Amino acid sequence: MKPSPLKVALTIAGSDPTGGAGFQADLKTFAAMGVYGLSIPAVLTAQNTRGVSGVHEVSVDFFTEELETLLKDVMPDAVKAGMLYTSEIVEKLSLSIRECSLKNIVVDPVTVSSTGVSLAKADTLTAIKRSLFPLARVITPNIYEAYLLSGVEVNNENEMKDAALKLRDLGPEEVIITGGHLKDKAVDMLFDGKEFLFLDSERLEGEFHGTGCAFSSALAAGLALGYDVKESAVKAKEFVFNAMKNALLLGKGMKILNI
Ligand code: PXL
Repeated sequence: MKPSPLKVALTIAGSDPTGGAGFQADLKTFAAMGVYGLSIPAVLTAQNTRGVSGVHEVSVDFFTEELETLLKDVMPDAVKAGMLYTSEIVEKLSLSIRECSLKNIVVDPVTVSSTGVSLAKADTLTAIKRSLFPLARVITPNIYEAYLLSGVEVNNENEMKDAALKLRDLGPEEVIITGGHLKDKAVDMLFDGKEFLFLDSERLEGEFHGTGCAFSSALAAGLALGYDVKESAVKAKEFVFNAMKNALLLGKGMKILNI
């Protein structure tokens, strides 16, 4: 039997039954980018396009079994960490990343849903900062998450830079702050420790569900394929923009990205 010619990316994230966000969106993104997708549900949500109605934890013991069983057998070329929900799961993931020397770690520090429901417990962000950021190739907070994690409120390009400087001090190789809305453009900013790179696109009207998940998983797919963070970010931004442009009205609530 020949080894797989495909590069492999692993998403460790929450379940979103709509497929607009969560590991379901990540798997579709990996497939669209030509990367084989593995997935470990870290937590379940009950939701539709109008919002999240409930969150159900996966026990840390079962999460450990999911992760260790998979990693005993298959080594991913990149890993995307999304909604992890509890600090115990964050700590277990951190341990496995170190034990298995996992590379190309993309950390999306998910905090709240588009409709304002909490997607992390009180101590989870602290654990992500302490235990996952130092292992990350790149972190992808949105401007609200960047504020929660750095204390810097982001309203303009200079504040985006200030927040990125503070976030990089927490240990990731590179920082991408997403979803800034500056001068009617949708602006993301990449900081690699030396330079600030602003990536902008036309701003599309409407409420979209799952942009953060699609961006971070497309980024992980790019890294799995061997592109650097900058190249992967440019590809990911284009991928999300196209998926937004062709977004679907599946239900009665937010638009779902067409991945
Ligand atoms: O978009 C953040 C997010 C991440 N992961 C899951 C979600 C959501 C938003 O609802 O449901 C599972």
